[in-house]
Amino acid sequence: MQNKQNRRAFIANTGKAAIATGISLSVLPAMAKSFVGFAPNPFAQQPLPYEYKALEPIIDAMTMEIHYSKHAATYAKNLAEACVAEKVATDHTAIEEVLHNISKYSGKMRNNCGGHYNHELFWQCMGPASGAKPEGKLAAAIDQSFGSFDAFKTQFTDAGKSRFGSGWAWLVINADKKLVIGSTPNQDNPLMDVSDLKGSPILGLDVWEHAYYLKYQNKRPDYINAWWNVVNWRYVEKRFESL
Ligand code: MN3
Repeated sequence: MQNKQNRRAFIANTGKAAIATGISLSVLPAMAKSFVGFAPNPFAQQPLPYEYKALEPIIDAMTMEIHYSKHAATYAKNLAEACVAEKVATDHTAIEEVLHNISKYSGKMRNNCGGHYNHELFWQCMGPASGAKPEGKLAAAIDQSFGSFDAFKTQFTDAGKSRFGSGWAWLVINADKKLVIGSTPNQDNPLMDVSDLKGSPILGLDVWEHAYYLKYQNKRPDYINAWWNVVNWRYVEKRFESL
């Protein structure tokens, strides 16, 4: 445990040092996956893989700070409580297994296990503005599934825009190994047995108002259109290729 903590602290400090010393921010998205790999507990909130201001002007620093340190932190705290109450052994249980069987747990577990998992994925799916596009196998799969990258973006954007109330838009790989776009309400996600949309999520977009209201107010479509500029396609590609 001590080694893991030291390792994690080293990685976190390396990230801060990289920012402080002006090392190209483009290396940071590549480091992001490391936080997941070394996470001592996937049920706990991990360090944000960039500074609150790193996604400006697309996502303003105050929105990032409130989103990460208040909203997402609360999901993690409530998830920890639910795990104790419902006897989930977080040291040797895959969080995906809880999500796959979420109908067997409480509403508190559903809301907060989903909320925690979704946000941890969301932070990794973003990085300092790059305007990049998917490459390699993922780019080919997107072209094959949706016709073109632009057609994919339009369909995904529509999924986010048309989700009534609060929820998430997703790009998932389904059981037939096909790429599918869809959305889920509240903090549900496509890993849950209760979800209409099913599959392994490789890209997720938070369309709750708390994700964009300070800067975009009621204009969710403007937020989604801008968000494409901070998608960390290198991370999404790794996720796609790992499944
Ligand atoms: Mn959120």
